[in-house]
Amino acid sequence: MPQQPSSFILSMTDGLPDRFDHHTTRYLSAMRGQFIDQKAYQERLTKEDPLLYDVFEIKLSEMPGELQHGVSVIHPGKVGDEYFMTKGHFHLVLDTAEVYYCLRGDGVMVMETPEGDWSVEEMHPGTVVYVPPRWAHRSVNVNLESDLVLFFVYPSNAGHDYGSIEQQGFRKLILDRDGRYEIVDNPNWLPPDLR
Ligand code: S6P
Ligand code: ZN
Repeated sequence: MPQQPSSFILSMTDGLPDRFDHHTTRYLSAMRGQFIDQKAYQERLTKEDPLLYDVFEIKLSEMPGELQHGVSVIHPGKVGDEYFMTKGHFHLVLDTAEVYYCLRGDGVMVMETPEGDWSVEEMHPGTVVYVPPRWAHRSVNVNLESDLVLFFVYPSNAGHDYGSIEQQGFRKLILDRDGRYEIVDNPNWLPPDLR
């Protein structure tokens, strides 16, 4: 059934929506294999299982033409030198794009095509990032003191392909070097001819 017109409010203080239908939580334990420092990952997990990010969504039908939208909140922290981040994904319908609007905090959007082209866009409050069709995307919180809060919009029928980027890895890692972020080659990245 097509959606009825609707609205909600994003708080001007914390960026959080005043209503949502879906709340997804991703804990460290759900991120096995995502962080480069496996030892640091294991050590942390034996002590605690922190919440890395929340996703608040307004539930819509997946009919082509509808636009799924909501807010993701990536909490501050690191595993080894690597900042807390989302899993990252391609859209299952590869030819679908996404728009992000940064409401709070400081971060980067790490993007990559199936051919291995890559891009890293900085995000601060007010930044709009366009993720074109075919680009995998991952949000990284590079501010260790604050949540990274992002509003997003994408076609409702896009779907999520987590498997491909999990298998090949993102080409670039975002690491903390003396309090600043650095874009570093991922030594485990599989180039297209080796997949
Ligand atoms: C969906 C959109 C976001 C992410 C969210 C969490 O297309 O990109 O809602 O789902 O930022 O990231 P991930 O990679 O765990 O889905
Ligand atoms: Zn997406």
